Amino acid sequence: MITVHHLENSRSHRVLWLLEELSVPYQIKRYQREDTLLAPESLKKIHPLGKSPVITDGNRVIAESGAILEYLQQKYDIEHLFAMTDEDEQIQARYWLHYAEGSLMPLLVMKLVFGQLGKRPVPWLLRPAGAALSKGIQKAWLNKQLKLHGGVIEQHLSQHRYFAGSRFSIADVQMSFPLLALQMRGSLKEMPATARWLEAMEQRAAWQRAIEQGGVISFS
Ligand SMILES: N[C@@H](CCC(=O)N[C@@H](CS)C(=O)NCC(=O)O)C(=O)O
Repeated sequence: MITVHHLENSRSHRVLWLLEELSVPYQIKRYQREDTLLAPESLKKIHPLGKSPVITDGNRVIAESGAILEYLQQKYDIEHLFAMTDEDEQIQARYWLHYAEGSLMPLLVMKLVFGQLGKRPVPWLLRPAGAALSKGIQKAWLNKQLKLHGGVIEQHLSQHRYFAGSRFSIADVQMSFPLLALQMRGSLKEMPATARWLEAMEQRAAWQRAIEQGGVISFS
């Protein structure tokens, strides 16, 4: 039986969602974030990085959401529901699968970190400098990068129903988390095709079952 070591409000939703899409039985072990928002130390007993998601399947411990999604598809998509038959769609799916964590999430994490530079636990004397530095970097670089990336995603989804193209794939599952984060930042107001895609994903029965199992995702 697969165990999903599920941290509340986390990328772990991707894993629950795919398991629900595949109708694979699983159990959930739940972890609450610390006050610092970090995962509890107990998650390090499962995998030394102590990040979520991580699953155990028999003796196997598998971490890193993209790797977990690929593993689940390879091993449990017996009916080939999400296999890509078209080579171009396969290439697209692979691109977005890697892009989500390799390119987009680092920008969103930077946004989160820069947003903290003017606040506790930065010593109060340094907070004005921290806030000014953060504002400067965001204005000069980070916000432009996020706009550029948002434009590329929006362009893609205005031409394709799914990230792979015409078929739902694990790339949609992987891209859902950063796009939820962008939605919660208000960025999807300028990305109507992306907003429509996210709405369609949220309407999938498997998405809703994953939310019932893992809880609502909120970034506030
Ligand atoms: N690239 C990793 C990122 C894992 C990650 O940073 N997960 C966050 C939750 S969304 C986490 O565990 N945060 C708590 C912590 O860093 O202690 C993946 O996609 O699995």
